[in-house]
Amino acid sequence: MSQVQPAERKPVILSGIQPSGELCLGNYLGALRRWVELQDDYDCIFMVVDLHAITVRQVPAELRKRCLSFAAQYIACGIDPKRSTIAIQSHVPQHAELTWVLSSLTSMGELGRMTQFKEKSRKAVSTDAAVPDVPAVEGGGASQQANAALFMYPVLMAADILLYQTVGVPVGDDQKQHLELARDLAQRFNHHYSETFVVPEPFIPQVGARIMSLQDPTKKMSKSDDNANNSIALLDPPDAIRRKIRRAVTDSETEIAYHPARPGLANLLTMYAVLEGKPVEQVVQAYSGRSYSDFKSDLAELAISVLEPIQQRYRELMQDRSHLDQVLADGARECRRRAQRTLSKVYRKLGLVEPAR
Ligand code: ATP
Ligand code: LTN
Repeated sequence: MSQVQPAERKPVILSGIQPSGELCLGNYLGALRRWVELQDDYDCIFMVVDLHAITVRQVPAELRKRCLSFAAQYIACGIDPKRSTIAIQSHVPQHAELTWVLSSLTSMGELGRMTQFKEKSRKAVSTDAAVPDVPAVEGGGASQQANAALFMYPVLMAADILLYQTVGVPVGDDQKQHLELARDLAQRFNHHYSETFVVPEPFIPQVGARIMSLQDPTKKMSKSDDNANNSIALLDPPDAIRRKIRRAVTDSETEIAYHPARPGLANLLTMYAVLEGKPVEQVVQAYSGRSYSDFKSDLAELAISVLEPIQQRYRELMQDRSHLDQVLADGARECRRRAQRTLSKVYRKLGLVEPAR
């Protein structure tokens, strides 16, 4: 008899966010908002990828709190635990196990070419991605001090995705290269050992896939930015949102228009358009002839109107710890069961001896 549960017949979507820093509007517009929309048509798994977060040194007590807070923010944003599976990555040991297997099919060259690795390892010493208590290698650059997990990061991400026969991965633009590796690894394994993994597709939004920093619009908005003025946290109070948007860097022009050469304004227009669910052109038209300061204050009120109900639900969820624990325990159990099916198949195909029952 088939073991397949009805919910699993829908195509699988999986995505995750690392619990580092504070979830920001970039994460919401580029990823979380899409996750909410996909829940009806797909069998969705959303993870708090804590094993990815330790590629940068974390304060243990804060990491612990943040994992729960992120799961609560997923739900507050509209992820429904009755329709979607929410889990913490480290609760599902198969992720680390498949990573090891996939690393044997990944070349050092492929990992060394990853943009995120190049950027994060270059800044390893200043961003806590260096290994503590290990002296610098003489003649080696800063990247030599980066921890090896930072290098392996994309392989763990591929394992997250491939364990569940995922067809679509809703992420922002910055994850394209990592997803390409997940696809290559799926194809490589299938080719060498026989058809095992679904080859996943990136689901990247057409607008909002790359929200930029408020103070430096040439760089992406990021939740673990040292300067809090660069990003809007989902949990920022209204006054902070107003202040950050008022101070956002624009340009010395006066007319509101969308132009890549004016990246600060283009970014704010994009944020407005995605928050309001309208095309950018319509927003530009609505503000034609009006001042930057009018536009900025309307954008701030719009962001507040979207974030306030999320913050309210978040506060309620954080007061019911046992409900949150239950959601995560159910999610982990479901993920372990499904992940083990794939992992057992992989071990068998590799030629590893099955344990006697
Ligand atoms: P960190 O700064 O801690 O490395 P981050 O803000 O880049 O984190 P991630 O955990 O790397 O966030 O990404 C979570 C999800 O949010 C991914 O799908 C990523 O593509 C998306 N995302 C992150 N930043 C942006 C952004 N500025 N615009 C659109 N999507 C984004
Ligand atoms: N690397 C991703 C986070 C991530 C992820 C995943 C995204 C880890 N595992 C699986 C989608 C699917 C990032 O956004 N930094």
